[in-house]
Amino acid sequence: MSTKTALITGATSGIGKATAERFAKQGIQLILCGRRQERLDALQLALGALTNVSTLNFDVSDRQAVSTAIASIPEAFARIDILVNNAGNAHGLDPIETGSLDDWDAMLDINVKGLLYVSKEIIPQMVARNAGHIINIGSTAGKEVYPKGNVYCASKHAVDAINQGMRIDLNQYGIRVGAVNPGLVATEFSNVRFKGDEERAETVYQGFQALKPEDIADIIHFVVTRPYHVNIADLVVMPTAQASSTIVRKIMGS
Ligand code: NDP
Ligand code: 8X3
Repeated sequence: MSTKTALITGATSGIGKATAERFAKQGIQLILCGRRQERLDALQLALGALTNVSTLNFDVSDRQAVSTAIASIPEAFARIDILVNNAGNAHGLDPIETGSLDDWDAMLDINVKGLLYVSKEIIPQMVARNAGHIINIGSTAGKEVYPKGNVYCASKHAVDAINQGMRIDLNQYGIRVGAVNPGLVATEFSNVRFKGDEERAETVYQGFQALKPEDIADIIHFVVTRPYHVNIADLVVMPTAQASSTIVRKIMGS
């Protein structure tokens, strides 16, 4: 079997990083993307012992930067079999009446438009080959709306719609498209949401066993290793302690 190549956005942290590590163990060739160069370098060094690794430093919300970065992919990595659209974050947790326009711009520009910009660059080669697999990382926030989640939830509802739209439009080319929608995963997500307030970020995952990024990486690996006729179209995964965005069984002091 020939080696597959995966491009993972948001590979410098959390779910994307764990997915990169998981794929590397299986010998999948990697194009790892993010904005923090030192983390990309460290990953290339660590995972380079297991598989071929190329890195790209760009902001997914910068249309020109996306196009320039994808055009610079070395020939040996140019055929992309798997695209993991993972880069994204929540910015802020405020009621709609006091929310920040900068936070709203960031979430819509990164989580929605960034995902589209990257996909727009990769889809043509998949169409030309009648092959490929796109995994969109959505969220339970794309399935329901929670208090103060407003625009982040809107961005993930958009990912849900884009996932469905991609699957419909790319069906004629035999391209697999599916979403993995996690609930609470302990990553740097809340540090970003709360703008570096680590104490506040930590409280999000206290009193229960949150998902680990490796749990999601396991699932993404399962998704990409199904036989070709099997497409995991839309998967929701929560910690056992979580029943919905607002119902989490917390045992404080644990
Ligand atoms: P992390 O903050 O740990 O990772 C986010 C990743 O996205 C980083 O690698 C970051 O890299 C990258 N990123 C953020 N903004 C940009 C940008 N403008 N351009 C390029 N890359 C960017 O969070 P998670 O791993 O938790 O989040 C990954 C995905 O999972 C997101 O789409 C998130 O919405 C989703 N998700 C997370 C859940 C959770 O509870 N943690 C639950 C459900 C979904 P860098 O800063 O180097 O650019
Ligand atoms: C991340 C999960 O509940 O913090 O998408 O929005 S949540």
